[in-house]
Amino acid sequence: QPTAIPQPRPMPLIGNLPDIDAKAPVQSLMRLARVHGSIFRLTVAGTTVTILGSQEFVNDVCDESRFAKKVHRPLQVLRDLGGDGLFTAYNEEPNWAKAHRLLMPAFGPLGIRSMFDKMEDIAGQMMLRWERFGPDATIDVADNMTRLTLDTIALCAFDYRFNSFYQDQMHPFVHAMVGALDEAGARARRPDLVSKLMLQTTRRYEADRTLLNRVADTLIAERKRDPEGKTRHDLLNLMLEGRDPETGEGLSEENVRYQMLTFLVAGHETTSGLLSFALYLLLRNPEVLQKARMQVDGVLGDETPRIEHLARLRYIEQILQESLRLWPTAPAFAVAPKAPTLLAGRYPVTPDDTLFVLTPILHRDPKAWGEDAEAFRPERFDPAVAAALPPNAWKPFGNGMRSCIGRGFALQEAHLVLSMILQRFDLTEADPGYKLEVAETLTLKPHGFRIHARRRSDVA
Ligand code: MNH
Repeated sequence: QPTAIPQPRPMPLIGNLPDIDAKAPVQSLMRLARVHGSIFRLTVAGTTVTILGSQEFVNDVCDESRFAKKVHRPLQVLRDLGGDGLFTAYNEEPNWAKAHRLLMPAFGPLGIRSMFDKMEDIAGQMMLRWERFGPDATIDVADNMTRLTLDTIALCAFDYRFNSFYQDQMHPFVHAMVGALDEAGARARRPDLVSKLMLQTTRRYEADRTLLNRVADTLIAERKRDPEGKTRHDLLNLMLEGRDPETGEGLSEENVRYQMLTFLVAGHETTSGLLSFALYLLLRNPEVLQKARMQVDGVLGDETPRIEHLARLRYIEQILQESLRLWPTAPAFAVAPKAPTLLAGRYPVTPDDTLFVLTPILHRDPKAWGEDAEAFRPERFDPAVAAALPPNAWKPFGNGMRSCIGRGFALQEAHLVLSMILQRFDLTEADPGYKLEVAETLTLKPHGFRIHARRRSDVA
């Protein structure tokens, strides 16, 4: 018995626009879900989207025989930067499958193990800075984590150093990237004609994109000139020299540039948000912090972390999983059915639909997570406990074929960095009255969260 998907009554011309705060769309949707339930439609700027936020509905659309990733409007605009790179490619674009096959091994367990020392190099720079500035310095968490993750992805992927911990101002690349992402987001909400008329804005957008492309092209050119270039084991070399095992073809230089911008964009804000939320949640849950530190002390003592340690720091990994549950930093992904079908056996949907999986809502579904779903409790991810979760209740990295290629990379980096921070520092909040403010760009982060870090040996 097909049922219509509920929709809050749209207003003439503007549809459901008043329900959505343009600066915080995800948090608006979280509020709307509390009123309208875990499936509802919204019409904004002439397009209708369906929001899904319960395990039952998400589980159904994770069936890859019937549903596939949808490159929805914001991703279409992002193609200005990412082109047919992995994140913004259409499912049927040949360069998606080609790059996926060529790059998968580098992001697999062996590939990311080989990046461990570079991750530790950058993490060490941040620790040293915190130590040198001392316990009275105020650390803006999201800012520090962004420097860290940007430097890490650039060093691991391209053997390039942004050296963000050695300057006050971030690299011009960062400003161009923030500017371009901002405008791409605005364009997704604006009619094309209006964007065309905004000459000043368009000029700045073009300038930002030119700078981004120039940085990528310079790195490619330098690598090609570098006599030792071919012996470097990084992603750039793989992309320039590697061949797709199936077709025997390499990637074009244009496609390599798209992948580079994609890794920089997809690979740093998300991980930096994860580390920032994890620190916030730890400071607000002292018993979890205490337990985490006991594990770190037991496993690491005062040794420098090595890759073998990470497997024994399970609770730290659970903290990251639980942080991604409450605040999944890439908070949505979109799918569409391949042919008309009934969602969850009752809601008719067609390939023209855009079905949004809103993970912050899914991850708070009480049917899947229990009545204490709002509580930060890493014990949920004890392997024995997590085994009892229903399928597809935790989707911070998307689904299936088009899920995150950088998952192992991000988790290894965050695991290492969080362990090192706990090993070395006592943390306190700098503004005791701080109330969580979640800033939204493409990703989520705790805005204005600041801490003090005191070296632990100083107290002992
Ligand atoms: Mn990542 C896809 C979340 C870290 C590179 N990533 C996705 C998707 C989600 C996601 C969700 C699916 C998007 C969609 O269906 O439209 N990613 C994350 C999170 C983190 C993250 C929460 C960190 C935490 N991602 C990284 C890192 C890299 C990266 C690090 C690169 C080094 N992600 C990608 C790429 C894709 C992707 C590339 C697209 C994969 C594909 O479609 O083939």
